[in-house]
Amino acid sequence: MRKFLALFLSLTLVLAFAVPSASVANNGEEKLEYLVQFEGPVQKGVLEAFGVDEVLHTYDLIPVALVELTEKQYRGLSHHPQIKAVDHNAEVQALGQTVPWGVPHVQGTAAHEGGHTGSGVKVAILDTGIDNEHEDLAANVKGGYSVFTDDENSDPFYDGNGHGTHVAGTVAAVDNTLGVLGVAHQADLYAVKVLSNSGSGSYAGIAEGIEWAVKNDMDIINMSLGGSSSSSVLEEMCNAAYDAGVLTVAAAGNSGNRGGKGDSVGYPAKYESVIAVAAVDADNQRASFSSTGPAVELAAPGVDVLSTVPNNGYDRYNGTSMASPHVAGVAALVWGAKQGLSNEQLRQLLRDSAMDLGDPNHYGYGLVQAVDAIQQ
Ligand SMILES: [Ca+2]
Ligand SMILES: [Ca+2]
Repeated sequence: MRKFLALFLSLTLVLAFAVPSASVANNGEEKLEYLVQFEGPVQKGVLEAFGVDEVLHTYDLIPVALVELTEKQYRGLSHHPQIKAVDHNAEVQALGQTVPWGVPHVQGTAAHEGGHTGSGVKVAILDTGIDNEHEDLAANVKGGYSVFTDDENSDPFYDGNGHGTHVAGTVAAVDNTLGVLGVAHQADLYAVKVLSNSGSGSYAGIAEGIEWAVKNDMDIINMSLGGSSSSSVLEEMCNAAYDAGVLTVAAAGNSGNRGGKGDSVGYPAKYESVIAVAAVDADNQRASFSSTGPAVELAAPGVDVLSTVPNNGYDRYNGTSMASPHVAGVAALVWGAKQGLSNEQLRQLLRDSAMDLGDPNHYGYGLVQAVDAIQQ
């Protein structure tokens, strides 16, 4: 059992805070931190003349000193001819919510502006689990199940890997003032742990996870996983889910080559009842790792995808694993907007409204598009 995991991990998003410190001078006056900018080089003598003996920091590239000042010292230095400016070292707020590039790329942002959020649509994430205490996921994680019975893997809300939490964030990270934003930011997430913390699983386990999703009335199943060999049991279970009205989306696989030749789509994506999703970059070029072949059905962002990872973290992953949840998220947006559609009708609509990107063995019907599907 091979997992389609991130090929290249890159930069971690750092949410930095700089909190100003305030202290009290000997005479009881409150002191605040200021950045004192000199006209020429920093002159400690000037600061000392105003009773400022301690410099907290100086910079190499600009003549600036970080110091603590009373209100009186601040006013005095502000008017000194050799000082250009004195700025309060203001608190830097959290960087706020970053919208990952893939969200507007699939018309998620425009769909949100139209009031579409995936609210009420249930998406099962068959993966390594979801950290349901993550600050940017907690509100949307509504349930879960693990196919494992061992202590380490029996909790669907413990994601010792990070893969499932990342996939979940692309589908439905919360719209708030922090972290990232999911494609369908009010969809309900269900953590179905079919991959262990080491990222491996079995066809039997995946089949059990699909069955759980069907029995628990999931609308959409996302499977950012796969293997190179087929399993009749897995195929039957995927077909049963489709017959039960569930839309099933899976990563096409990361077995592509630079030339884009050959048939390398993995299972379960390759089954007729499952939508196989290929990965593109921000220029709509196929990621070189993205599997190719006639089974590719849709394309979605899968390069440098920023999303949630356990312990309130954020990270950028690459893979068709990251592309699949973009399609699951768009499907949630469209289904939320057009609740009367069957899964077959929704699938056909996603195909018909996709942006044609060329070679169907690389991109299928093309780049998934939320608004075009909603308006069609
Ligand atoms: Ca957020
Ligand atoms: Ca398929």
